[in-house]
Amino acid sequence: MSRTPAVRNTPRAGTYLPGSGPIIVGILNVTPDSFSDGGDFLDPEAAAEHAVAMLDEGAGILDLGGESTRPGSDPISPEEEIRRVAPVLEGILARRPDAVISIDTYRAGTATAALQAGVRLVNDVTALRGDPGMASVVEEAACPVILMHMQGEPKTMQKEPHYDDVVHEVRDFLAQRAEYAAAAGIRPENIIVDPGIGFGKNLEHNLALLRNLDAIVNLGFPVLVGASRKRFIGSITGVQEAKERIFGTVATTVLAYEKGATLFRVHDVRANREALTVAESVLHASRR
Ligand code: HH2
Repeated sequence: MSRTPAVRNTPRAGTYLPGSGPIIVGILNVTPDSFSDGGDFLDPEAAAEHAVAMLDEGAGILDLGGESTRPGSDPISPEEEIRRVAPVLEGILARRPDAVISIDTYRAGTATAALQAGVRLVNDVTALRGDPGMASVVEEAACPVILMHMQGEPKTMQKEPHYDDVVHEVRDFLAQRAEYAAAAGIRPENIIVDPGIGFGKNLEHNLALLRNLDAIVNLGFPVLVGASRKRFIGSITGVQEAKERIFGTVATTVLAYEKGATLFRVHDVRANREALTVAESVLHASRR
């Protein structure tokens, strides 16, 4: 990353793992083609302002991504990915030096540059399979990593995805990837797992995973759910416009929280934050 901000440039080990309550992970896609917000935040100033707004609305982590992984999307070059995220990262940390930011990338080079610039987590939708150098980058940074399940790859993953038993297959995959990460020296307390809603999954697969999320929670790692505005919500509600799928998204957040998930990767921070606050009060009255 050519422009390294003066603010924090040393990732701190294991500094941001979920402890006592649910965490909203606010989505910041600096891409022209993301499925719901593509093109909205290409201007680094607008992106940084949106990031600050999400923090003010209650996001505990911001997830910054420079490449869309929506169904049918094409990969971009590593240089282009870094070019997109670098100024936004700088802009956020200039405004909020303490912001906890994750980088949504499967490339070791992008993760390294972002960690040097102040990012504190890596969100890898390939669960360390996309780049052979990624595990050692995470290990050396001693930072948390999100390991997500995906069947196939974004270009073709929605063409007739198939499972004999989606819940067991996703759970076993995540267990294996967590073992791989641990064998690479990544501390177990830095591992977060994610069933990868919508990544090589049809409507029934997504619903089965959400319905049986406790099977994944039982692996013993914090679980992140990323259902925000996704197509399966539109299939159920009939809401075609992705940005209008807020209410359906909130339902997934509350249900997933009740099943034990603790991180929620969402576009609409306030709606999900308020719903979680109420859910938390109902389920864990003593906490408040
Ligand atoms: N979903 C998307 C991207 N990254 N990371 C994790 N860990 N979990 C997810 O479910 C997940 C993710 C896709 O959503 P979005 O970023 O909104 O769209 P796009 O990939 O088109 O940028």
